[in-house]
Amino acid sequence: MTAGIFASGAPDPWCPGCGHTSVIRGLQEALERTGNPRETVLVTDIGCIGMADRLFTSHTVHGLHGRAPALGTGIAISSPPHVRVVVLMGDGGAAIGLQHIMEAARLNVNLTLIVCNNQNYGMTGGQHSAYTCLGVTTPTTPDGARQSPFRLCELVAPLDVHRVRVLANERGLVESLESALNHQGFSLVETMNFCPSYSGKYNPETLKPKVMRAFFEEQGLVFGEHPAGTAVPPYRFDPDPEPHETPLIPRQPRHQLDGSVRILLAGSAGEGVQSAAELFARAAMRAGLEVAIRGEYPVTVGKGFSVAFMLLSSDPILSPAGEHQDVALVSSVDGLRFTREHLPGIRRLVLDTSLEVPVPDASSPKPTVEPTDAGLAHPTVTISLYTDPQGSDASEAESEVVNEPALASIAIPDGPQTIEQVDFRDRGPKMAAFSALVPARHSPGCCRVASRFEGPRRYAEGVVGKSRTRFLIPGIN
Ligand SMILES: Cc1ncc(C[n+]2csc(CCOP(=O)(O)OP(=O)(O)O)c2C)c(N)n1
Ligand code: SF4
Ligand SMILES: [Mg+2]
Repeated sequence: MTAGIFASGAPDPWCPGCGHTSVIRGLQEALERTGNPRETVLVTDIGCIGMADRLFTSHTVHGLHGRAPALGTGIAISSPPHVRVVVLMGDGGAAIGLQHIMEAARLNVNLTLIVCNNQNYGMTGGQHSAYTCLGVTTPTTPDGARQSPFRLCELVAPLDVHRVRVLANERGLVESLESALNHQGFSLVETMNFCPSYSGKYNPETLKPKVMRAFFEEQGLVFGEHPAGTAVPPYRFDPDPEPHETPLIPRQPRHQLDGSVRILLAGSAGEGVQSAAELFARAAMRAGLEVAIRGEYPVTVGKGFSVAFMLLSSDPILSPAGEHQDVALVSSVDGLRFTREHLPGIRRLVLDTSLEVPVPDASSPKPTVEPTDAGLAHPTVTISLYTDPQGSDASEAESEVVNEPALASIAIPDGPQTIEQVDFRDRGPKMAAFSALVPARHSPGCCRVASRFEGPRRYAEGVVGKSRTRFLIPGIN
C-alpha cells in the first residue's frame, strides 16, 4: 500500500484483487481530505478486514467479532466532538453483531461504519454469511445460497440515518466515504464485492464490475447515497454534565444501638415488603444508623415470596453479608417457607397470627406461644418514623433507648428464642409489613417489638399532616 499521511506504509496484507485493499485505499484518501486524519479512532472487527488496523498510524482498537460497532459507540459517546470514529467490519461481523449496528444507528451516534460485504466469511474459509445473496456458491452453499440476504442499508433505512451502498472498487468510493466521514451522526457505507479467494472464485462471472452491480441490484440491493433525515438529532457527548443531585438523608446521630441487628422481613409479593424495608432503612438512617438492605424475590416479581434482609449498625457496614438473622418478621406462608432455612440463627421471630409456629426439629415439642411479663430487661432501640399522609416517605425520624420490661423467652432447640404472633393484615399494603412491628394490640404483654401509630384520625382520607409510627427494635448486645 502506498504510504500516505495516514497509512503506515506496511505491506498490504490481503489477497490480490481483494476488495478490502481498494476500500482501505479509498478510506485513506477520504480521511486525508477531511484535513485531520490523525484525529481518528479506527475500530476494526475480526476477519480479513480487521487486518487494516496495522496499516494506520492513528488510534486503533481491534474488537471481538461483531462487536466493533459497540466498541465504536462507546468510544464515540465518550470522546470530544473533534475525534472521528470509523468502524470497519465484514459481512460476517455485520451478521453476528447486527444488533450492535442497529443500536448505534438508533442512537444516531457520531461514527462512520464501513461494512465490507464480500459475500462470505473470508478469514475462516469462505463460508456464507447472512448477507450472501441468493444463488451465490460458497463452501457452505455448494448449490447456491437459498435464503434471501439481509440488506443492511435497507435495514437501517427506517432509522433515517446517512447510508450509502457502493461497489468496493467503484470510482465514486472516495466521495462516498468522504461524505459519510463529514456527516454528523451515524453513517453507514456498505461496500460490495466478492472475495476473490472464495465467493468470487466460485462465482467468477460476478467479478466483472457491471455484472456484479446488476447481480446485486437484482437481489434488491439499492446503490447510491441516502442522506440522513432530521428526525433524530445526532447523539451529543456532554463532557461536563450537571452532577446528578442525590438528596442525602439527613443524619441525626441519636440512636444508641450498640453493635448491629439483622432483621428479616419475609412475606409475599404485593404486601409491601420491599417498600417497608426501604422506608424503614430511611428512618434508621435518619436516626443516625448505618443500614444495608437487600431484597430477594423470584423473577416473577408479582407472585411468590418477597423478603428483605436488613442490617442496622452503629458502625460503618463494610460488608452486609452475614448468616444469622436476629429478628424475623413473617407475614405470610410464602415468607415462612423462605424463613425456615434461617430459623436456627433467629433470636426473635414475629409471626402473623394466621401462621403455624414452625418447629425447627421434628422431634422437638411444638413450643407454646405465650406472652409473659417475666424475663430479662432488654435495652431496646426505638426508631420513630414520621410519614406523609400517603405513607410514602420518611420525612423525619428519631431514636432513643428505652428499657422495656422483658420479653417472653420461649426455648426452641436450635431455633428462635422468642416468638410473638401479631396480625399483619389490618393495614394497607405498605404498612402491612410495618405491622410486624406493631403487635401491641394483638399480643398484649408481648409487645417489645412494638410500635405506636399516631397521626391525623382521617389519615386514610389524605388529611395533610404527619403520621408517626414508632418502632421498637431490640438492641441485641
Ligand atoms: C464470535 C466469533 N465467532 C466466530 C469467529 C471466527 N471467525 C473469525 S473471522 C470470521 C469470519 C469473518 O468474516 P467477515 O466478518 O465477513 O470478514 P472477512 O474475513 O470476510 O473480511 C469468523 C467466523 C470469531 N472470531 N468470533
Ligand atoms: S480471503 Fe478473501 S477477504 Fe480474505 S484477504 Fe483473501 S480475498 Fe480478501
Ligand atoms: Mg466477509
